[in-house]
Amino acid sequence: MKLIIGNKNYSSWSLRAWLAAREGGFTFEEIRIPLFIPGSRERILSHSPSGKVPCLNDHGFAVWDSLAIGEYLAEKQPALLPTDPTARAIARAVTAEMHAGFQNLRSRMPMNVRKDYTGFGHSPEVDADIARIVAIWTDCRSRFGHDGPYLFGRFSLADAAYAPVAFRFQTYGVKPEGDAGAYLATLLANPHMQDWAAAARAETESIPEEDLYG
Ligand SMILES: N[C@@H](CCC(=O)N[C@@H](CS)C(=O)NCC(=O)O)C(=O)O
Repeated sequence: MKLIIGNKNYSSWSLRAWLAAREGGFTFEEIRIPLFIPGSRERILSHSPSGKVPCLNDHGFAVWDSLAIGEYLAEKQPALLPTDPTARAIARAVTAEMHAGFQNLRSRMPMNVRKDYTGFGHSPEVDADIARIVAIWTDCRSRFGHDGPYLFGRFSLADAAYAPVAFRFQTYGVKPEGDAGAYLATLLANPHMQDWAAAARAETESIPEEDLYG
């Protein structure tokens, strides 16, 4: 199995697939392609028909888009989704909401693991996205989180979906209180997240358009 990803500092979609693969216990070769430098597009297209990362290559075929990759991994490793049908449906709903939404947060607070942009990026629209995420985290933890520290107890695709938000909250100094704050600490303490962060800090490339605040 090969997982094609972008820069660990910046590529939030890559982190989602990579973390799901790590948490699912898969053995995979990681192919990291630094984004937006000469040759990157051609290199990505040689693996990924969409021209985007992440892309998973397994048994000679490609699965692209982080949502599809997560579902593919969960078919092989069902523990990546909750077993209870209601919890599983809500896990998919909050994952889809992340995948399709939160445009204000994404554009004003892009993932940038290396930087400290405390206080930057806020607007009424960004703060509304943050409030919705905190509400999702609080609701999932209280309704479904009894068997562990993650949104649905044990780690699931929903946690992979929100993992980049944890790095964003760290970078931009967003500090939720209560259960949402405890969940943020859980994500940031996850050993695979720490591996990813260490690798992001060791990267030498930078994408000026993503370093929004200097
Ligand atoms: N919906 C896609 C989004 C993938 C995406 O936008 N990837 C970015 C990096 S995070 C990318 O490949 N950018 C390179 C490019 O657009 O040339 C997913 O969930 O995988």
